Amino acid sequence: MTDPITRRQAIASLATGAAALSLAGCADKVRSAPGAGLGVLVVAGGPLTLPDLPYAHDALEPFIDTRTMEIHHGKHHKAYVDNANKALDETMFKGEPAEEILAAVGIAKLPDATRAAIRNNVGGHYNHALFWSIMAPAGKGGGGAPSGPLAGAIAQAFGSFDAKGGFKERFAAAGAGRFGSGWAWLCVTPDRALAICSTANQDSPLMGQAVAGCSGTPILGLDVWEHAYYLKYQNLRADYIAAWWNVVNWAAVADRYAAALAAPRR
Ligand code: MN3
Repeated sequence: MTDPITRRQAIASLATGAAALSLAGCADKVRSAPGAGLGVLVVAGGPLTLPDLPYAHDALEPFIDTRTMEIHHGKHHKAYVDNANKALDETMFKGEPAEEILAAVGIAKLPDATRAAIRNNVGGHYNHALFWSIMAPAGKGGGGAPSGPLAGAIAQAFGSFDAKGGFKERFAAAGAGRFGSGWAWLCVTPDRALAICSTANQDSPLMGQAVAGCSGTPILGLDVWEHAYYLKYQNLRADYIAAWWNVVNWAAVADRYAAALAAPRR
């Protein structure tokens, strides 16, 4: 077996200067950082847990069907959680927040034997927890357009929210263009700009340099694995994406945007 670095070394190498000293010296600080209240962090020291959906399984009908939500959350996401905990069991990352573990993927410091399982399953857990949190029933928090600072930032970065060539078209293209399984993301980049990108499988923008061309803090994510839409839309991924806009919870995305801007730079 290779000699994995200690957890403290892993955390220290995520950042430089005073920030590194702060992170290495006080893990609790990491857990209480801005964004920690958004429902994707684990309880310190405990296993990763499957979060409850913030709405009923049928709440996203007719855009996302009940059966898909039941299987997606109760079977797929649960399997990521269970397999992540198995893979983490013998490692120094057991009990750590998902964000910290995913950042460690980016610096290639996970144990060889469980690196792929941790990458896939902790990534799968984090991505799905985010996904549930940024949706809401259509007309009851879901759909419409962003407002406030997020709306301004989207207009500045992409020209417009929904005009031709603007944000929605580019984000949909990122999801439609992902070959095979993966995700489309709206991220806050390390220099605090907005960017659209896509990852394969269960990779996360939080993995940093491990994911070419898609690095940052994700604030909006769209699951384009077939398991997310096949029962209702079969092969018509573009139709699923077009319908999905009706259930995007822009207030939740705006909260994630504000938290990402306020978080310490890594
Ligand atoms: Mn999925």
